[in-house]
Amino acid sequence: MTPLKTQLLQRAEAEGFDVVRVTTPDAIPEAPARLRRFLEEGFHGEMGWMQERADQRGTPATLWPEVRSIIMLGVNYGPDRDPMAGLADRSGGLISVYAQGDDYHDVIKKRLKSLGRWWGEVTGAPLKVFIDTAPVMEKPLAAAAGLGWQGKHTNLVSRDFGSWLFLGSIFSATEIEADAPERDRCGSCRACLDACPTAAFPAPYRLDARRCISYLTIENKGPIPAEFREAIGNRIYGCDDCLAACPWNKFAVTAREHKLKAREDLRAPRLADLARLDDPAFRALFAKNPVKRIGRDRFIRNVLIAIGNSGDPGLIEVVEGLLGDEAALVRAMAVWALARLAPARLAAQAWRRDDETDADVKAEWWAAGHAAPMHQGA
Ligand code: B12
Ligand code: SF4
Ligand code: SF4
Repeated sequence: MTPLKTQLLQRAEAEGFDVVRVTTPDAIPEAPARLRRFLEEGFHGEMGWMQERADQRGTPATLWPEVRSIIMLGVNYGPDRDPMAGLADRSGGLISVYAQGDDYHDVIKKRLKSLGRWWGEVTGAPLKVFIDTAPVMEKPLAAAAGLGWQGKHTNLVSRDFGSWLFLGSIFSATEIEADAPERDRCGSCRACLDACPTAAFPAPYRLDARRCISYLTIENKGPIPAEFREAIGNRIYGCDDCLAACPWNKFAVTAREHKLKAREDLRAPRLADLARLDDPAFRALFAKNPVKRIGRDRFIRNVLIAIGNSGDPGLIEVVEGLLGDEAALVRAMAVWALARLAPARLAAQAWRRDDETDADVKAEWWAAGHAAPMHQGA
């Protein structure tokens, strides 16, 4: 290994990265066609930003022509307990592992910038740092660099850390000796595909994001389509089922960065408490946490889905309180949740449907069997 690369690896480790390897900008020749197919099939749903810079996303040199090497970095966020255990606690909400601590974007971006500053001084050449939100295909690049391989659930699996690596990259104008890719070690296993509650994989290695609970609870802005509501269970932000199912997690270790570890109050938050959050209380609870990104209304939408699936009569009152919420999205999901929990109590509130102006909320009243024409004068 060249002395420059040895220095890079040592520095990256000192900055808190758990794994670092290097690839070249031309190392993912299949990616543009695969991305195009994903987009053509509409698998991205409402994530229009994936389409906007698809050329740059698929081809690193189009994003930045000066790039000569891509340094791929991983940070372990391995959980300290079974991420699926919370699914049985129906009066509590389950937040996916990646969102139970501080926002990884903030934590890792700081490290990437610090490493990038140092690398710029050492090489005297330009560079760019990226994490998640840039038009960079981090998973195929990480696989090409040998951090792991893309499993059948499409995420990167690591022999050392299982499913639990966040990815980031530094595009460098300096040529660095590249590493060998990792080979696919899925074999005949299909545990992740079978674990998916919403059948989001039309085939191994291919994900229809529109069916994925992570997409439905985070990216999707409107009411959650009825066909997925029951399968969502009590997952109120993201989903870990396919990741947790992977047998390679037997090698996983707990995250060493305390900021990425679960906050005690976010391990199993009570649905009753979450449903009562107003905007300031929502912002206060999720300050520094990824959940803040979706805002109070979308979050309460998710909480109401979990409440509708809870079977807990203790939650009826809080849902009734949300039938008159200012946000139409919240009112719509409150109608659904109450129809599931206590249909007679919803019937007693049926006068509300006559004042309702929002089409989505009206549709929920209709679906719950309280269509205005049927009940007029009742
Ligand atoms: C958009 C996005 C999503 C979308 C779509 C996910 C997806 N699979 O595309 C949604 C919202 C659903 C999502 C969910 C999650 N995400 Co996300 N997401 C992204 C983002 C921003 C872009 C991904 C992308 O480019 N997708 C487009 C598709 C076409 O690319 P692809 O998934 O690589 O698809 C490949 C395969 O389909 C493959 N392929 C196709 N056909 C075939 C055939 C064969 C034979 C083979 C071998 C391969 C193959 O080739 C494609 C190109 O490489 C990345 C960050 C980034 N900038 O890369 C994070 C990222 C992928 N997400 C991440 C995480 C953690 C998650 C969640 C686990 C969060 C959660 N707990 O809820 C879930 C996992 C769901 C899942 N099973 O994928 C991490 C993954 C880390 C890792 N170890 O892989 C990333 C890298 C963010 C980060 N910086 O760490 N995410
Ligand atoms: S994150 Fe959940 S819903 Fe999405 S593909 Fe994986 S198991 Fe399915
Ligand atoms: S669960 Fe099995 S098929 Fe899925 S990524 Fe892990 S090894 Fe591959």
